[in-house]
Amino acid sequence: MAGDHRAADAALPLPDGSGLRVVIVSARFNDLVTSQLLDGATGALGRMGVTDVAVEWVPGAYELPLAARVLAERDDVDAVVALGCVIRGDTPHFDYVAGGAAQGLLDASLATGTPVIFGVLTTENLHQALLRADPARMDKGGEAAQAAVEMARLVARVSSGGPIGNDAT
Ligand code: INI
Repeated sequence: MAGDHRAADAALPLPDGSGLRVVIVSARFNDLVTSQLLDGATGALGRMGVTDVAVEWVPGAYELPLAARVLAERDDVDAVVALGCVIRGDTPHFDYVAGGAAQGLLDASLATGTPVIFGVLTTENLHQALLRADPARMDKGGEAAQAAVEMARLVARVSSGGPIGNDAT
Protein backbone atom coordinates (compact mmCIF):
# COMPACT_ATOMS: atom_id res chain seq x y z
CA MET A 1 0.00 0.00 0.00
CA ALA A 2 1.54 3.31 -1.07
CA GLY A 3 1.38 6.53 0.90
CA ASP A 4 2.16 7.67 4.39
CA HIS A 5 5.39 6.27 5.83
CA ARG A 6 4.25 6.38 9.46
CA ALA A 7 1.04 6.17 11.43
CA ALA A 8 -0.59 4.84 8.27
CA ASP A 9 -3.43 3.50 10.39
CA ALA A 10 -4.53 7.04 11.24
CA ALA A 11 -6.08 7.28 7.76
CA LEU A 12 -7.95 3.96 7.98
CA PRO A 13 -11.40 3.46 9.44
CA LEU A 14 -11.28 1.98 12.94
CA PRO A 15 -11.48 -1.82 12.89
CA ASP A 16 -14.50 -3.45 14.52
CA GLY A 17 -13.57 -4.88 17.90
CA SER A 18 -17.00 -6.15 18.92
CA GLY A 19 -16.93 -9.62 20.46
CA LEU A 20 -13.18 -9.54 21.14
CA ARG A 21 -11.55 -10.00 24.51
CA VAL A 22 -8.45 -7.85 24.86
CA VAL A 23 -6.09 -7.83 27.83
CA ILE A 24 -3.83 -4.87 28.52
CA VAL A 25 -0.63 -5.61 30.44
CA SER A 26 0.87 -2.43 31.80
CA ALA A 27 4.15 -1.78 33.59
CA ARG A 28 4.01 0.21 36.85
CA PHE A 29 7.53 1.56 36.31
CA ASN A 30 7.14 5.10 34.94
CA ASP A 31 3.44 4.94 35.69
CA LEU A 32 3.07 8.67 35.04
CA VAL A 33 3.57 7.65 31.42
CA THR A 34 2.04 4.17 31.36
CA SER A 35 -1.21 5.39 32.93
CA GLN A 36 -1.54 7.77 29.96
CA LEU A 37 -0.84 4.93 27.55
CA LEU A 38 -3.52 2.94 29.36
CA ASP A 39 -6.05 5.78 29.06
CA GLY A 40 -5.35 5.99 25.35
CA ALA A 41 -5.63 2.23 24.86
CA THR A 42 -8.89 1.83 26.79
CA GLY A 43 -10.41 4.84 25.02
CA ALA A 44 -9.54 3.44 21.59
CA LEU A 45 -10.81 -0.03 22.49
CA GLY A 46 -14.12 1.52 23.52
CA ARG A 47 -14.37 3.40 20.22
CA MET A 48 -13.76 0.13 18.37
CA GLY A 49 -16.57 -1.61 20.25
CA VAL A 50 -14.43 -3.80 22.51
CA THR A 51 -16.44 -4.26 25.71
CA ASP A 52 -14.38 -7.09 27.24
CA VAL A 53 -11.19 -5.41 28.44
CA ALA A 54 -9.07 -6.50 31.42
CA VAL A 55 -5.95 -4.86 32.82
CA GLU A 56 -2.98 -6.63 34.42
CA TRP A 57 -0.24 -4.55 36.05
CA VAL A 58 3.34 -5.83 36.27
CA PRO A 59 6.38 -4.25 37.95
CA GLY A 60 8.32 -3.11 34.87
CA ALA A 61 8.77 -3.52 31.15
CA TYR A 62 11.05 -6.49 31.71
CA GLU A 63 8.14 -8.42 33.20
CA LEU A 64 5.79 -7.73 30.29
CA PRO A 65 6.78 -10.72 28.12
CA LEU A 66 6.00 -13.46 30.65
CA ALA A 67 2.67 -11.92 31.61
CA ALA A 68 1.80 -11.43 27.96
CA ARG A 69 2.75 -14.98 27.13
CA VAL A 70 0.63 -16.69 29.79
CA LEU A 71 -2.31 -14.49 28.83
CA ALA A 72 -1.85 -15.08 25.11
CA GLU A 73 -1.80 -18.84 25.71
CA ARG A 74 -5.39 -18.73 26.92
CA ASP A 75 -8.15 -19.57 24.46
CA ASP A 76 -10.36 -16.81 25.82
CA VAL A 77 -7.91 -13.99 25.04
CA ASP A 78 -7.96 -12.59 21.47
CA ALA A 79 -5.13 -10.07 21.83
CA VAL A 80 -2.72 -8.66 24.40
CA VAL A 81 -1.57 -5.04 24.45
CA ALA A 82 1.69 -4.58 26.37
CA LEU A 83 2.33 -1.06 27.67
CA GLY A 84 5.56 0.20 29.16
CA CYS A 85 8.04 3.03 29.14
CA VAL A 86 11.82 2.72 29.20
CA ILE A 87 13.74 5.99 29.42
CA ARG A 88 17.39 5.89 28.37
CA GLY A 89 18.57 8.53 30.81
CA ASP A 90 17.05 6.67 33.75
CA THR A 91 19.02 3.48 33.52
CA PRO A 92 22.40 2.19 32.43
CA HIS A 93 20.70 -1.06 31.48
CA PHE A 94 18.24 0.59 29.05
CA ASP A 95 19.25 -1.76 26.25
CA TYR A 96 18.69 -4.87 28.35
CA VAL A 97 15.27 -3.77 29.59
CA ALA A 98 14.03 -2.37 26.28
CA GLY A 99 15.59 -5.09 24.16
CA GLY A 100 14.37 -7.86 26.45
CA ALA A 101 10.85 -6.48 26.39
CA ALA A 102 10.80 -6.12 22.61
CA GLN A 103 12.19 -9.57 21.87
CA GLY A 104 10.15 -11.23 24.61
CA LEU A 105 6.88 -9.73 23.39
CA LEU A 106 7.58 -10.77 19.83
CA ASP A 107 8.44 -14.29 21.00
CA ALA A 108 5.18 -14.45 23.01
CA SER A 109 3.17 -13.48 19.96
CA LEU A 110 4.87 -15.90 17.58
CA ALA A 111 4.86 -18.78 20.07
CA THR A 112 1.15 -18.50 20.82
CA GLY A 113 -0.30 -17.25 17.54
CA THR A 114 -2.12 -14.53 19.47
CA PRO A 115 -1.37 -10.88 18.71
CA VAL A 116 0.86 -9.37 21.40
CA ILE A 117 1.26 -5.70 20.64
CA PHE A 118 4.40 -3.72 21.45
CA GLY A 119 3.11 -0.61 23.19
CA VAL A 120 6.40 0.10 24.92
CA LEU A 121 7.87 3.56 24.59
CA THR A 122 11.67 3.77 24.40
CA THR A 123 12.70 7.38 24.71
CA GLU A 124 15.60 9.62 25.61
CA ASN A 125 13.72 11.50 28.31
CA LEU A 126 10.43 11.90 30.18
CA HIS A 127 9.31 14.80 27.99
CA GLN A 128 9.42 12.65 24.85
CA ALA A 129 7.60 9.84 26.64
CA LEU A 130 4.77 12.06 27.85
CA LEU A 131 4.31 13.54 24.38
CA ARG A 132 3.96 10.07 22.88
CA ALA A 133 1.70 8.73 25.61
CA ASP A 134 -0.75 11.65 25.83
CA PRO A 135 -4.07 10.51 24.27
CA ALA A 136 -4.62 14.06 23.02
CA ARG A 137 -1.27 14.19 21.26
CA MET A 138 0.55 11.15 19.81
CA ASP A 139 -1.64 8.59 21.60
CA LYS A 140 0.68 5.60 21.27
CA GLY A 141 -1.59 3.62 23.60
CA GLY A 142 -4.51 4.12 21.26
CA GLU A 143 -2.33 3.17 18.32
CA ALA A 144 -1.33 -0.08 20.06
CA ALA A 145 -4.99 -0.88 20.80
CA GLN A 146 -5.89 -0.34 17.15
CA ALA A 147 -3.10 -2.68 16.06
CA ALA A 148 -4.39 -5.29 18.53
CA VAL A 149 -7.90 -5.27 17.09
CA GLU A 150 -6.68 -5.29 13.50
CA MET A 151 -4.35 -8.24 14.15
CA ALA A 152 -6.94 -10.17 16.17
CA ARG A 153 -9.32 -9.85 13.22
CA LEU A 154 -6.63 -10.96 10.77
CA VAL A 155 -5.68 -14.00 12.85
CA ALA A 156 -9.33 -15.00 13.33
CA ARG A 157 -10.10 -14.66 9.62
CA VAL A 158 -7.02 -16.43 8.29
CA SER A 159 -6.78 -19.21 10.87
CA SER A 160 -10.45 -20.11 10.42
CA GLY A 161 -9.94 -20.64 6.68
CA GLY A 162 -11.57 -17.35 5.70
CA PRO A 163 -10.66 -15.22 2.71
CA ILE A 164 -7.07 -14.10 2.30
CA GLY A 165 -6.41 -10.49 1.39
CA ASN A 166 -7.66 -7.24 2.85
CA ASP A 167 -6.26 -4.80 0.33
CA ALA A 168 -9.16 -2.62 -0.74
CA THR A 169 -7.09 -0.48 -3.11
N1 INI B 1 11.46 -0.73 33.86
C1 INI B 1 10.73 0.04 33.02
O1 INI B 1 9.59 -0.33 32.68
N2 INI B 1 11.24 1.20 32.55
C2 INI B 1 12.50 1.64 32.88
O2 INI B 1 12.91 2.74 32.40
C3 INI B 1 13.26 0.86 33.77
N3 INI B 1 14.57 1.30 34.20
O3 INI B 1 14.87 2.50 34.05
O4 INI B 1 15.36 0.54 34.75
C4 INI B 1 12.71 -0.36 34.26
N4 INI B 1 13.40 -1.15 35.11
C5 INI B 1 12.77 -2.21 35.85
C6 INI B 1 12.66 -3.52 35.06
O5 INI B 1 11.67 -3.43 34.05
C7 INI B 1 12.27 -4.67 35.97
O6 INI B 1 11.01 -4.41 36.57
C8 INI B 1 13.30 -4.93 37.09
O7 INI B 1 14.59 -5.03 36.55
C9 INI B 1 12.95 -6.24 37.82
O8 INI B 1 13.06 -7.35 36.92
